[in-house]
Amino acid sequence: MQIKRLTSRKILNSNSNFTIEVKLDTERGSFRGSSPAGESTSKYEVSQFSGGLDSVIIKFNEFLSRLKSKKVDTINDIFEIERNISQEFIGGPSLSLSYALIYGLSNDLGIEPYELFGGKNHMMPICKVLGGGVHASGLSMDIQEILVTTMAENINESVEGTLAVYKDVKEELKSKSAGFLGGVDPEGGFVTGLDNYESLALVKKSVGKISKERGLDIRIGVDVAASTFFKDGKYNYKKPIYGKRSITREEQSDLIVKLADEFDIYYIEDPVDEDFPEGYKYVKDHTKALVVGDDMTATVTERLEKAYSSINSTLIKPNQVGTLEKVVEYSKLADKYGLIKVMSHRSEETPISIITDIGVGLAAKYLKVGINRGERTEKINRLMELN
Ligand code: 2PG
Ligand code: MG
Repeated sequence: MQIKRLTSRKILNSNSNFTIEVKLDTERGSFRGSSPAGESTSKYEVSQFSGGLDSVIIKFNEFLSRLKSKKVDTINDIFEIERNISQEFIGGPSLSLSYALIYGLSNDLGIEPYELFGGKNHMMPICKVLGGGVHASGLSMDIQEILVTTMAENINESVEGTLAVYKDVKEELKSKSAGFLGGVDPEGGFVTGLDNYESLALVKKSVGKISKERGLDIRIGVDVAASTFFKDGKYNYKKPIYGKRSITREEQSDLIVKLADEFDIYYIEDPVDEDFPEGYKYVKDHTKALVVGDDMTATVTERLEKAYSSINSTLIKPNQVGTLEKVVEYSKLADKYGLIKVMSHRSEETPISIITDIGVGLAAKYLKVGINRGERTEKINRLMELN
C-alpha cells in the first residue's frame, strides 16, 4: 500500500469531548482511525494530547505530510512509522494514525484487520450494567462498574443472556428505585440512586433469574476503580458499606474479598488503588475471581513486569500506551506470565470497532464493553460478525 495523503482533524468523541481523527487516502480509498479517552485514567498512562488538541493537530499534520508516498506493506512497517513519531504525538495522534493504517493495509491485502494481529481467536463479551464512580459524576455508587458475563461458549448466546440481564435490571429499577429516571453513564451502564451493596444485590437478583430462565451460567463482574476514591491513605465511601465509610488499604482488601464471597463475583478489576499490588494479591489469594489490573498496569510492559504476580488477568487499552507495537509487546508479556487478557473500551469512545479486531487477533479472552450506546454496540456487533 502506498500512502497518497494523510491528514488529521478534530472530531467529537462519545462523551462530548474532542479527539483526533486521522484520514488516510490510498489508491483504494479512504480509511479513518480515531482514538478514545478515559474519564478515570491511570497515572501511568500516556497523556492523549500533550500541549492541547488544536496545536497538536497543526503540528501532527506537518508530520503526516512527510509520510506521503511511503509504502506500508506489513504491520512491521506501521511499527516502524510509530518508532519515528516524536514523543509529543504519542497517545491520541499516534494511535489514530496506526488505526487508519491498519484499516488501509488490511484492505490493500484483502484481509480482515484482526489478521494483522494474529488468528481468529475466540473472545467473549463482558458488559457494563450499572455505572458509578466518576462515570456517574459521583452521583451514584462508588464502585465504577458492575458488569455481567456468561460462561457460554457461543458469542450470540452470551450477548443475548447479558442483554436479558441488562433489561431485567432496568425493569427492577423502574419499579423499585424511586430516584431512577432511566439514565445511563457514558458506557451505557444505568445510573441509579442505590449504594454499592444495594446495586450488587439488584444485579445478583437479575443474574439469578435470567440464569435460571435460560439455563445459562451468568456471572457478575466489578471494576472498583479504587484509585478514584482513595485519598490520604483511605478509601472514602459516600455511604457506609458493611457499616464503614472510610477504610484503610488492608480493610479495603478484606472488604472486596467479603463482597466477592457474598455476591459470587467472578471478575474484579482494580479492587485497590494502583500503587498497592499487595492488595491485588491479597484479593487474588483469597477469592476464585479473575483479579484484573487496569490502572495499576496501564498497558505498560514495565508496569506489568513489576506487578504480574499480584494479578491473574490484565486489561489491554491501546490508548494507555499509544502505539500498536507496544500493545503487541504487552500482550506477549501477559501471555508469558499466563495472564488472562481483557481488551477494553474507554469511557470516551469513537465509533470504530478496531479494538474488537485487535482483541480477537491477540487472543484476548474477553472484550470489556458497553451493551448500550452506538459506539459500544458497534464493537459488540463486530464481535458477533466474527463469531
Ligand atoms: C475503566 C475504563 C473503561 P475509563 O476504568 O476500565 O470502563 O474507564 O475509560 O474512564 O478509564
Ligand atoms: Mg478500569
